[in-house]
Amino acid sequence: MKSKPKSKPGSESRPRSRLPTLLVIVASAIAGLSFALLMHRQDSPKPTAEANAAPATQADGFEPTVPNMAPAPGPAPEGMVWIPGGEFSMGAADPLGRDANIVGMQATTDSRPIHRVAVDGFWMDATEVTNRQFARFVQATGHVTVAERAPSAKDFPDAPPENLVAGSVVFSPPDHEVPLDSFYRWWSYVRGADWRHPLGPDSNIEGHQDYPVVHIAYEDAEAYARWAGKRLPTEAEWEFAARGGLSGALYPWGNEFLVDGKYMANTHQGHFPNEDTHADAHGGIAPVAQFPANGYGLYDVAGNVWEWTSDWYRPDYYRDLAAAGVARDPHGPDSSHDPDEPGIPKRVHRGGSFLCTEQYCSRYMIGTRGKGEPSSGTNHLGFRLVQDPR
Ligand SMILES: [Ca+2]
Ligand SMILES: [Ca+2]
Repeated sequence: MKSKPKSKPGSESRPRSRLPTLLVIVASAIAGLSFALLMHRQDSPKPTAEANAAPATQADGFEPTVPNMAPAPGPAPEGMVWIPGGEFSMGAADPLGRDANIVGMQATTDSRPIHRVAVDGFWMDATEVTNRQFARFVQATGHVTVAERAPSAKDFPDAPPENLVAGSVVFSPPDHEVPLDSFYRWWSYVRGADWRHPLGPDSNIEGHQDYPVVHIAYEDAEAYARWAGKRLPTEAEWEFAARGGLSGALYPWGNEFLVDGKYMANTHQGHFPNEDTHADAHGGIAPVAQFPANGYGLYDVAGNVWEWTSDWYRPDYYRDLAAAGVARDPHGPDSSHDPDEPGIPKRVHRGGSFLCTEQYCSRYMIGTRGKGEPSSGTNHLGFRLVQDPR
């Protein structure tokens, strides 16, 4: 049974769901929809020589993190770690000492101003939810993900029937350098792509049980959470946890991208999008927990796959919170608004992915934000969950 696109606060009546993705493979008669919502789009990047310079700190505007002192309320649920909560400075400043045109930071005005936030303690999955875990959920519930369902003619009356096919969006890099002005050059809507077939119908997850599950729409993550007795983190919870007790650091581990010459997260090296040099030992997606955990024991909060949070996206939300002094357990704005694509509701994504690079997307920098339309999954988007203490 297919669910209708939900009526979202702030959305307009036009249903959109995964339809934008269909534009990628078909010369569709459907007008007015775009693909940008899938791509955490940046402004046109302008690579500079400074792009590889050691990043400065982003301490400007940050105050120390003050964690709650109460100990964990009991033994950790399987696969989870205790996040103490507390008061912290949230957001991402302009990196001091770096050129204003440094790619990836220029489009982060939505993560300012830096503001004080307080969150309560909670349990959090130490890793991104894996294929093994998601398979258990599907086996127990029979859940069929959004990517496995064909969009219905009822929801998309203008779509030619041949376009209403189940599938999802897959990174499909060109074999040569391309201008970075359009993500259509490296993303494709692939029929039959879903969590069991991450790259399309001829692919599978055999031997990939410990990889993050991907092609997950927001409602898929919510369904898994209901089954598991957990919930998606708020954006504030996610960032508090990802910072691992540090304040104002560029990355979950500190301010230097490499530590003793070693990579600390699965990101993209080489010329984007056509060349991935695997310098961090992982071309494309990696099994979870291949890099050191942060100060709270969380793996891959930076990179590997993007992660859903429960907040609606608005670029001006932090401004509103800052005006309130210390924001207590913020749950996001009541409605979504993205000036890049007005009328398309979006939830906040966090952490960047194996495709993030300083040439194009540097959202592994910990205070920065991503966004995505709730019914749209890709092969670099997953999730992890939290649980309130009982
Ligand atoms: Ca990599
Ligand atoms: Ca991640």
